[in-house]
Amino acid sequence: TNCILIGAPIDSGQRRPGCLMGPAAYRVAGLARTLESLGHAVEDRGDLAHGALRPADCANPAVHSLAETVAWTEALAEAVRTALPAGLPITLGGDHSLALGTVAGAAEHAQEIGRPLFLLWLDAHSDFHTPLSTDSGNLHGTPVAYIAGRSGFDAFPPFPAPVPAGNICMFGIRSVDPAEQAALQECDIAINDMRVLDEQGIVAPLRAFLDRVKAANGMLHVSLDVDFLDPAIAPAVGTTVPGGTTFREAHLVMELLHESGLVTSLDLVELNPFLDDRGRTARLMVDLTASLMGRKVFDRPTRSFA
Ligand code: DIR
Ligand code: MN
Ligand code: MN
Ligand code: MN
Repeated sequence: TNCILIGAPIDSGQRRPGCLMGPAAYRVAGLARTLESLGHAVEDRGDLAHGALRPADCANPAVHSLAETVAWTEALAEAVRTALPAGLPITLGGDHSLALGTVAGAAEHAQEIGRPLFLLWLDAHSDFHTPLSTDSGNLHGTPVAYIAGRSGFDAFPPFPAPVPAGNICMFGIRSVDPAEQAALQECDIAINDMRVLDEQGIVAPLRAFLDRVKAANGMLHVSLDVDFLDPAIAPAVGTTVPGGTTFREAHLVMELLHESGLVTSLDLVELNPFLDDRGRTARLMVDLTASLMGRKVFDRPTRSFA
């Protein structure tokens, strides 16, 4: 695979500074050489910058950094759309507002080539606010709503081809605000919250989703938020939530994704290196990416997907 690294030093989607050091931390932690050691080609396109800011406003006074987030969205959509024909874009965040752009770019490409886009959201949070419903005003809590085509995103470019709720699947969820919960109850996004993982494990619900992607010949965008992981193993994130996925659960997700062969683009988001403990969170994210890209102890017969 040709892995295309896109640095997205963005921290305007929330209020705690530090995420903008994320791309540098992934490079220091050896992402490129790790991917190369697995036999992949790596093309590091460096860090992206956003273009000129245009005035933007929002009826919700809590929302901050709107113009900057819109500018990042446009730049990232273009970067991912143009990277996809050449390989597998891996966007190095940066806070989760970057997914407003990366998934828009993936959706535009999928539309151009006539394939459906699926979204796997690995996160403690559902990120299903609109700019009008968010209390925090932090736009990193909004990408899934944008991607699903909810209204309230007037300041943003219209989402190219909204992803049907049935093509969206979440894992790791354990923090959902009331407005998000109400909206999620109105649609059929598959929400595998931690309770589902406790009861069923992670394998069965993930395979069920991957089988659907495969059957539809879909493209699959994976958005991995550091807080998907338990804070005990991944402290470098501004919004830790107890009770997250374990080291093995997270690697197992990545290994199954690799075996499926379905992943077409990836976001690594919310790493705040300023909060890290001797680089362990950055290294764990690199190791998870390695599992996603084929690192394993032994080859084993691959279960066929659909
Ligand atoms: C919360 C936290 N739901 C908000 N969101 C996220 O501010 O809207 N934290 N995404 O990572
Ligand atoms: Mn700026
Ligand atoms: Mn998130
Ligand atoms: Mn989160």
